[in-house]
Amino acid sequence: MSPTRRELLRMLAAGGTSLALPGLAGCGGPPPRLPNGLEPELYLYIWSDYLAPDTIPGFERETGVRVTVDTYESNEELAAKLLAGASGYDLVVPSGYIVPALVEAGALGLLERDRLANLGNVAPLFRGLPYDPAGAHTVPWQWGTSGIAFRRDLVARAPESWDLLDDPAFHQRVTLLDDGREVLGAMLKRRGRSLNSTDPGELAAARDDAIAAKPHLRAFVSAPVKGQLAAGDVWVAQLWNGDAFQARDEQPAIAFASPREGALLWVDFLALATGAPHPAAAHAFVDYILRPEVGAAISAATHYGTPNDAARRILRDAVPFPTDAELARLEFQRDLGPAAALWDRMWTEVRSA
Ligand code: SPD
Repeated sequence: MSPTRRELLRMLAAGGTSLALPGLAGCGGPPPRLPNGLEPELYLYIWSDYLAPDTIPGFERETGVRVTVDTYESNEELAAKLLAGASGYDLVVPSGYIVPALVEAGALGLLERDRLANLGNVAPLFRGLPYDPAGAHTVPWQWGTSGIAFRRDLVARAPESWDLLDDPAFHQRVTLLDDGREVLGAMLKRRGRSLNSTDPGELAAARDDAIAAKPHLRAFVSAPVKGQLAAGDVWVAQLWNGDAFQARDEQPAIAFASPREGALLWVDFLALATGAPHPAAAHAFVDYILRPEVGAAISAATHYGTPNDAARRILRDAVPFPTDAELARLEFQRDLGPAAALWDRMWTEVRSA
């Protein structure tokens, strides 16, 4: 279950403002260094399927740093791990909307921007975003949209609207993301509301719509739905664009549609965890992913948009930055502030109904 902002703060307060890290427990003195001045290890906690095959091996070959990668499927899973303390992670990849809550809770450390020679590669569109306007804690990792993945060969017509949830043709063959911001956001858009609404009445209606859809759903599931789409067990799935295109690499009949009610636009960020045990290696990794060829390889593998202008220029099939017309149809996910608690309650009610 996702922690509310109040709970995040309370959990952190209970543990103090610096997280207790297992790698440091009981050891006196600074961690050992490689001849290049970097610590020999780095711990990265990131969404699944979000790296190119050579991203980590390339960094390890070049620096001698051994990288451990653990994966998660939601921002809530990440927040729970960070705020329980003793995470031991150096770098994490939260979505923009949760960055302010993590910063407020003291879970993200300050990046030393003068150690990041490649920062200038970040496209202007992705600088100064409201989640972390000065880029004090984060650099943008990838951006994307949320919409509808489907099997062209198994459905009679392409689903274009969240009204698909009422269509008996899709019953038990449709899934929604296991993510309250995504599901309630889609239900809000379906009613012509903002996917960042904090209006209790609008949220209650979105909750009721999601509960009404539940008997027709196969599951609430996130990244693992790619395999179910490829296998043909699921025909229609709420999914992120890049993950849908990754699934298409395996099964060419998989397509992706942006719902006509409007869709969610999001940016995920690479961020330094508070008390990162290997800060020099972490900064070296951040600067490494900001290189054009490294950023381009990540987007080529994940099929998400790169926020890196230099990377975009060398990509053969770069996801184009959204045009003004597209931006008008898309809505950025925003920090909900104190209303996060209400969203959390609504989502809990959907899951337990
Ligand atoms: N496989 C990587 C998926 C990343 C999705 N992050 C965005 C979530 C926005 N709610």
